Amino acid sequence: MSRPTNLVNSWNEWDPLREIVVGVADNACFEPTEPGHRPQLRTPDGGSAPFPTGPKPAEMIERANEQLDGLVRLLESQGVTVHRPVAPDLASPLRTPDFQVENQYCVVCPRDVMITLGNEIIEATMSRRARYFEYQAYRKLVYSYWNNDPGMVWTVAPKPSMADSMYRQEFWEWPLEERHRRMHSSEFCVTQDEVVFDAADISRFGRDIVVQESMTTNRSGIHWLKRHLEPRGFRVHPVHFPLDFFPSHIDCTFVPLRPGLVLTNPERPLREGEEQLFLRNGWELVDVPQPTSTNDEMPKYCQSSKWLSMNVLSISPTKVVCEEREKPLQDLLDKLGFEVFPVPFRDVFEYGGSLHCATWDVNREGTAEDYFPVNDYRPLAEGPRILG
Ligand code: ABU
Repeated sequence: MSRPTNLVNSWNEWDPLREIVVGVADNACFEPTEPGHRPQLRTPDGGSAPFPTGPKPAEMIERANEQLDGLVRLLESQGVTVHRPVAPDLASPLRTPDFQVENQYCVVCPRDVMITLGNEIIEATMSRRARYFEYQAYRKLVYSYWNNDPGMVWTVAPKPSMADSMYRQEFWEWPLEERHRRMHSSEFCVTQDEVVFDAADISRFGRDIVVQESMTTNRSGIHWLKRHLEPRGFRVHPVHFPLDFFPSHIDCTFVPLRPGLVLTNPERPLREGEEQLFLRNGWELVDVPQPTSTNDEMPKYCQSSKWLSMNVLSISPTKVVCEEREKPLQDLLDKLGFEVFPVPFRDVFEYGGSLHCATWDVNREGTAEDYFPVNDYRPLAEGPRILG
């Protein structure tokens, strides 16, 4: 069990927030085309013009930084300690023994890279070449936790090669009917040969960890998480959203806000049967309203879906930060009994996400609760349990 004085201590997505990291847009570049990602302009002609490469213009970076700084001010006004990453040079070409890519991306979304699971920080493997070294922006911070919190565990998940052979290139060419036909197979642009996961495919519910199989997390990645986390007392549950043909990161699809309540995406239902864990334990799954923008109305360089609307950040089980234009969602949250803090954030969307994506909570009050006592969980193997 965690000690309340731990610097690193976060077991779920909603306990009262004490310390968090908020990304920065400094040095951001346009995301390159690569085997795991094909960025497209959001234009009326369907994005046929080439996607730009290289550094983003200074005024775009400034606009995003203003909104990120606004989030920082709000969190600090709520008594939360906020840290920022240090953005390295991202514009130079990157070459490893297995791949090369024309530039890196940005350090706006720590959620995709870093995750706190109790007293442990895990650096994800990542799934895209331009994000291979993104962990470096957080190393100074991780070292400060490592040096100052003797109870903290620091784990770096195995880096995949990201060689051509790790990807399934034909994925990008499948017509819609093919995607529909394959919707239950959970085979996307990444093969199963190497361990691959982005941290943002994980959602934390105390002792239970829910992981989405996606374009950014494969079954080998989930298997690694199980083998690593089960001996520490966690139960790791793979989940699937078969109607999402391009799944990437769970936090625009399935968003827990307090014990007993998950916001769900009405266009991306859970695979039949996977809802039972929640329903049998008395959880409510509440569909969010349609976002205020259609997919076509999202910012021109944004590669995420309109469902960034539900990418909210919990300050506590009663306080939620929501994008300022998402009035229908704010009204729902209000009805559900939350105090809602609206902030402008649309200028951040093209850097990979909204409020949840752009943050990484390192410390929340609370301990390892069991919110799912009714379960038929089968661990990979019986072994020693660190949490008991
Ligand atoms: N990075 C979150 C994006 C998820 C989505 O586009 O739905």
